[in-house]
Amino acid sequence: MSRLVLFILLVFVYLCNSQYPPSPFGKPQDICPTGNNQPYKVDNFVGTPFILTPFTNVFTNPTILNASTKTCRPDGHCMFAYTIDIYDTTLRPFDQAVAECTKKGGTKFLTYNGLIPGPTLRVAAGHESIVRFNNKINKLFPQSFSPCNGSRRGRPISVHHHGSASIPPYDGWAEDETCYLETKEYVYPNNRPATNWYHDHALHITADNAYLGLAGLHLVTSKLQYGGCGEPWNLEDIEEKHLILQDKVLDANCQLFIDPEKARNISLYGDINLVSGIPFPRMPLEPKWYRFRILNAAVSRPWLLKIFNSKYEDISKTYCKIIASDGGYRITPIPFPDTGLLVGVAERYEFVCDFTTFANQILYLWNDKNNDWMQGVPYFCYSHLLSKLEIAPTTSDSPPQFNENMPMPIPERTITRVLNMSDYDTALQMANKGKFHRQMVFSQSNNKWMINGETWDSFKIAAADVGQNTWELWYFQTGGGWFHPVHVHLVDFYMIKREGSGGIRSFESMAAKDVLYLGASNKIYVLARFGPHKGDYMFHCHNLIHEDNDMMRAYRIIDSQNGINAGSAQPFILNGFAKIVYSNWLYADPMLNLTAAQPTVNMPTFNSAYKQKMLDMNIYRIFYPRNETDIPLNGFTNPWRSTWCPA
Ligand SMILES: *[C@@H]1O[C@H](CO)[C@@H](O)[C@H](O)[C@H]1NC(C)=O
Ligand SMILES: *[C@@H]1O[C@H](CO)[C@@H](O)[C@H](O)[C@H]1NC(C)=O
Ligand SMILES: *[C@@H]1O[C@H](CO)[C@@H](O)[C@H](O)[C@H]1NC(C)=O
Ligand SMILES: *[C@@H]1O[C@H](CO)[C@@H](O)[C@H](O)[C@H]1NC(C)=O
Ligand SMILES: *[C@@H]1O[C@H](CO)[C@@H](O)[C@H](O)[C@H]1NC(C)=O
Ligand SMILES: *[C@@H]1O[C@H](CO)[C@@H](O)[C@H](O)[C@H]1NC(C)=O
Ligand SMILES: [Cu+2]
Repeated sequence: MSRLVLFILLVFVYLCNSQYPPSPFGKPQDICPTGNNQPYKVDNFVGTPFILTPFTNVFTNPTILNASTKTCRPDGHCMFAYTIDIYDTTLRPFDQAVAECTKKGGTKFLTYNGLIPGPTLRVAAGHESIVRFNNKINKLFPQSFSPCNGSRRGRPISVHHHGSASIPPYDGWAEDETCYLETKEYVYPNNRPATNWYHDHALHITADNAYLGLAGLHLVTSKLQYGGCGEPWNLEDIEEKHLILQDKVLDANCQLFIDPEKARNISLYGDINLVSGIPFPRMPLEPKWYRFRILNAAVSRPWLLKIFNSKYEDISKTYCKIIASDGGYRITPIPFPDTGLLVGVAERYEFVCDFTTFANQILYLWNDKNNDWMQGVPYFCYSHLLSKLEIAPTTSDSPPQFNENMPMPIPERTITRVLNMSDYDTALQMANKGKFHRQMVFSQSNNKWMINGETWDSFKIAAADVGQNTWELWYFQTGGGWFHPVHVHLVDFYMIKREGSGGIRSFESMAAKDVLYLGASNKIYVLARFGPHKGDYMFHCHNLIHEDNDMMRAYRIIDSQNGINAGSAQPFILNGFAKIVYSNWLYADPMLNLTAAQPTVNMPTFNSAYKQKMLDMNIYRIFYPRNETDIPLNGFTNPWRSTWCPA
């Protein structure tokens, strides 16, 4: 070994051990880059061949994209309009953290409006949004994929608004794709406040499209200042930080590297942690309360979050509270767990922290994940570092205080209106007896990922007779070795019971979820009220490599009124909700031609008359009835009706 290499090695042993909090796992010198710009590997996963310097960039929230227009009804319910161009471009987010990248020509990305992550859409709960996505990808990623390989051209995209109860044609069905020079318009209900996000969902290339940049936040907010009906717990003026967690790996040209393990259809992990597109950022904060919205938008990696002080003591369990999950606010906040907040791919959590007593201190947003109960997740040199929180000496005079004793002004927890405690208890009793309505087994065979032994490509629907507005208990299971973050589209659900991994975790319990962390050998009972929309929806593993290699299937919501499933093995659980008539059959088909992508030049002009027409169609009238007779209720109360305030 040359003296120079030895010197550099020693420098890096020093850096790993002292300048930054050391990894508590393994020997850092074994897994840090050697500094000779050679690739290195951890558990067979390839790392970036360059020296990384954490905490050089300053954190900022992703850019907010303001609506271009607002169109309102006389009763104050509005529709906000947006246009987003999807195109490929070169950006330089790594120059500071990866000095070698300054010598290269920039990193190629797929972007929404030229940004990674995509701009944040922020819509007040109770108001719709209409978004036109224009596919303009043609320079850096010119490859064609079916169905854009004939008269239609280019790299297909499909947009899923994750967390939204969208009707099927607007849900980002994997085969409902938009080709180059085409546009697809999506209409979203935003019927309850939550940290939603939007990301690509194109068939078999979702992992690449999302990894290369196609993901962003779509916040549905209750803040009065943005037209919501008011936040609970004095959150209105507590500063928000929007943290999108991702990991990337670079090749020798500073391009996003598609790891060979990905080519083996297993997983994709990186050694560069991005927080909202910024590698290992510093975050200047004040000694006051903050609200953190967390989204795991990685391809495969789960994170186990804690906040450490500079002595590596966990302060989060004392100073932070979890206030929301995938589907929005919890009923009551809970303490940050001692064992850390586990955030699997696609999960969202919100927590608040009181940094009032931390003036002048350094804190770390820390990934405490190790290799326990997971298959081959590589723990690179800096995998434990996410962000360095630099608390200033002082703050403005009287910053707002989180107050969990203040009531929730508007009951916006939709899930508690459609699944009450008696539903929950009934489901729990069933689970305790080992009973369920449907079973979904996640497994692997010959590098194909399957659900109940079938893949997406087998064109068999996994559950073809789910009754509109009825509830079902689904039993998810997987064998040893692999873990799967499972996403069921359309619904917010409750995780009722987990066998394995110590049961349901505090932050999963009684929380509205749309992703369940199916740990290795786990068996999980999930209670969902299906509906209110009819039609076909996907459910899948959200490890995007597993999803693309076909751990994805469909379920179909049918009319529960007319006994279509009389011969089904799963009789509907009929109750008053089944009497609510919401006939949206036209929109049951996710491939509906009426709403499919078309050449951009053929799109109707996006003017005020057009937007008024789309608002007047009121496709989400289940949430936004114009009057009491808009939806035939047959004497029942419409639990889906959303509250809105003038925006
Ligand atoms: C969006 O609107 C807000 C006011 O609500 C304004 O402060 C901000 O500058 C606008 N952003 C852009 C990019 O125009
Ligand atoms: C497009 O690709 C699909 C799938 O590979 C293939 O079946 C089809 O024939 C291709 N179409 C054209 C026009 O090349
Ligand atoms: C990965 O999946 C693709 C598509 O499903 C398949 O063509 C390929 O053979 C798989 N690779 C391996 C190594 O199994
Ligand atoms: C709970 O909701 C069900 C409908 O799923 C309804 O039949 C029942 O009366 C409700 N129970 C309570 C206690 O509100
Ligand atoms: C679908 O719509 C396109 C126009 O967007 C039209 O050319 C095509 O004929 C339609 N297909 C069907 C099956 O209706
Ligand atoms: C209720 O709204 C529907 C849809 O706009 C309309 O057709 C109907 O006339 C309204 N009924 C009343 C009583 O206003
Ligand atoms: Cu999986």
